[in-house]
Amino acid sequence: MSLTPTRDDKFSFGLWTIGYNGTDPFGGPTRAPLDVVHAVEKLSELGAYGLTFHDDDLFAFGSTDAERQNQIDRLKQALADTGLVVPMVTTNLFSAPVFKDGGFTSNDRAVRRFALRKVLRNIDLAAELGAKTFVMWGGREGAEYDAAKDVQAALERYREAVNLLGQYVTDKGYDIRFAIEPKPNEPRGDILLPTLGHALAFIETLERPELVGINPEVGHEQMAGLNFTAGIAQALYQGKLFHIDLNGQRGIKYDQDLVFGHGDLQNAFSLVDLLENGGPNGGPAYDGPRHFDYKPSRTEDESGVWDSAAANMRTYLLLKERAAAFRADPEVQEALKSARVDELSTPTLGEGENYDQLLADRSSFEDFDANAYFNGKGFGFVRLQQLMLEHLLGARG
Ligand SMILES: [Mn+2]
Repeated sequence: MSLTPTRDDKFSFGLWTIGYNGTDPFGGPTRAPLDVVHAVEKLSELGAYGLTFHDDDLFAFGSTDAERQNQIDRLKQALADTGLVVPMVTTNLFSAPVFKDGGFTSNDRAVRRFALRKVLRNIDLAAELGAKTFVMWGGREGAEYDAAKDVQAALERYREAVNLLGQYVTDKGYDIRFAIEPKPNEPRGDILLPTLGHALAFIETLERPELVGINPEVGHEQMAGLNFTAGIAQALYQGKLFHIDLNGQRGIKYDQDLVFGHGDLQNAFSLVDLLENGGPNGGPAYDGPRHFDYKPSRTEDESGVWDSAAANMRTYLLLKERAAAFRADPEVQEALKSARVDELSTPTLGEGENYDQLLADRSSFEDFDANAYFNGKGFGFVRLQQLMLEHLLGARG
């Protein structure tokens, strides 16, 4: 297995990630702006296959039509020159002051109408560039104060917006699906659809739920204290993992956007194992872009930016290699077996069995000695986890 990224690995980067100039709430930029053509050339050199962007990353908010077109043309030329693709596009409904109370769910109706127009225009651009996924991160869709936001009305406006966008791509015949990106907080005190579970439930209320999935981000779920791999497994199970944002986060704190693997490394291992192998019992795996949504730390210069971009891909490939070795290790196979991991795939009821038959099965209850059943015997989950850790550390195979 090669640790050199190729186009087949489907690694993609947001223009805002490598283009992050170091601005944070306490200080201004530490790096010069990054030109999109240079970004495409460098990503291509490093072995990435895709670039993604918000409208405002490519052409500044408030650009004239000519300025906007010029940047689009420059991007298109760079893509043609390198063979890089744009698998995903997203809209910035959070930076401009007009969106200070949100876009789709601002209390102000004129802002909501402007937000919809901005997104519709960007969907046309996404279709023009061949993007198949349109991400919606509603970072400003939320509130700091319970009295200031009618959350039920906000959800209804969110729903109205996504229904309209679904109607639009359907009428236009665009081959585009939407992916909602959850986040619990930051920049708003509380954001709507804070976790992937909230988003999955919301999607079921839409007019075209089949057009809408999720784009979970490692750090965002971990900011809510949740197990990212477990959430991704549910998204795959429900056929809703339309896109993914890989990065690193160390605990429940501000959104760190570290390099993938520079946070919870064991969870990153189980995530790559899941994405590549589809779970221990062969559930659905993920075949979409491996998209990095990280921020090169503001301490770094431009070479540090490219080092960190390469680090994301290398770490992913290292984890993929170690996950393959983990799965192939006979002792791991034996430990999985003895932990009964495979037995969970066996239906609890027999084929065609109904509750009458279950109720008639004395061995399942009347004659089942629950107190003596395990007879002190354990599952061996800790041994299994240690085997995983040793593969992760390169101590085995
Ligand atoms: Mn983030």
